[in-house]
Amino acid sequence: MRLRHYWFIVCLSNAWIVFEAGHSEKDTNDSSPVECEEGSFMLNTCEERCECKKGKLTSCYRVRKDFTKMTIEDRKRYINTYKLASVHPVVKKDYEKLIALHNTGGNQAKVPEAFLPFHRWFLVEMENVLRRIDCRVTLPYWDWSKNTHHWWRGTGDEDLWNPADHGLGGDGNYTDDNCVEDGAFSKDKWLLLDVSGGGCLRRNFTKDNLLYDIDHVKKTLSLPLEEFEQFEETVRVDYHLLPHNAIGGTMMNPLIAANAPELLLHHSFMDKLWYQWQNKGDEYKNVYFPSVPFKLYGSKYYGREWIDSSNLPGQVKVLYEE
Ligand SMILES: *[C@@H]1O[C@H](CO)[C@@H](O)[C@H](O)[C@H]1NC(C)=O
Ligand SMILES: *[C@@H]1O[C@H](CO)[C@@H](O)[C@H](O)[C@H]1NC(C)=O
Ligand SMILES: *[C@@H]1O[C@H](CO)[C@@H](O)[C@H](O)[C@H]1NC(C)=O
Ligand SMILES: [Cu+2]
Repeated sequence: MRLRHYWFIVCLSNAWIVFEAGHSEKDTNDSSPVECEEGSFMLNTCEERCECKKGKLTSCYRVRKDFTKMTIEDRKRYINTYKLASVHPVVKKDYEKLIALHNTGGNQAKVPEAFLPFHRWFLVEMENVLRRIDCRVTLPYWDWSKNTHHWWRGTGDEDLWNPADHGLGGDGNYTDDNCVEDGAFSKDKWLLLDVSGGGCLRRNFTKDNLLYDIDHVKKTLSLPLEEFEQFEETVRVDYHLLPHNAIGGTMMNPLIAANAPELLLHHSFMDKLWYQWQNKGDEYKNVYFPSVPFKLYGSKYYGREWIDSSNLPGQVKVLYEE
């Protein structure tokens, strides 16, 4: 029943968006007057969540969602947009640049001084690329802690690894060098970039329970301020590496992992954990990174510029939906 209720709401808001888009001028921007109730929240034409102030949509947030709770249509849109990025004449170069940068910078980005802010920056850059193709797209997250026992399952509509065009496909074929041969990223439909050595996307699932479940994550998030270093290390080392290794194949090779479509969903979840920790209070938000004196790898930014998800460079605002 709860599920049904949820879908109903989603359908309603989608219907509203279609209606709204249909009645807007093509070049309408979000500062044009709209009919909305002061202080209420509305989606703009890019499906950002905005607040209505004096008849204007302001403070618009990109909403990142749990992949397994998104509508089938939204999941297809994300996957199609992601696949387009690697062939799209306008964004292809920027997409490749980011993958290449992560391939070479992965190691530097794995240190405590950089891991969280570097990946927050990287995710926004990737999201920006996808949004130039379709501005309604945001990066979904994959909360594997909710499904540690059957994390590899792909048979349900809600499963990340579903072989239909609303999933990422499943395990690689052991007798074919671990190439993925089903779903949207099967080797006959999609290949890695040349900067990642080309060829098929590979996976070699280790079908063991993941060690860190919802309760473990809860405990980590409840660590006190003084234990930020413990929090950071748990996310960067334990939570981050486990799915990389359990998925295997492309995800397990740091020199090309950024080219695996699941990397963004996994790192989006890592970013969400930091976001949740930061939302415990201003001191949690600002701990540690303001004192780091060097720039993020391959970026013009310092880590401290990527601390506040509601005020990121480029006027980007991000929120994570449960
Ligand atoms: C957005 O709309 C407002 C009001 O119609 C207009 O004044 C403004 O110039 C527009 N901005 C852009 C970037 O088109
Ligand atoms: C796995 O690869 C082998 C060798 O290429 C092929 O014969 C077989 O059909 C593949 N299995 C699946 C399930 O696609
Ligand atoms: C897949 O991973 C297992 C360990 O989980 C390993 O024994 C096996 O050799 C790997 N297969 C390939 C083809 O890499
Ligand atoms: Cu990673």
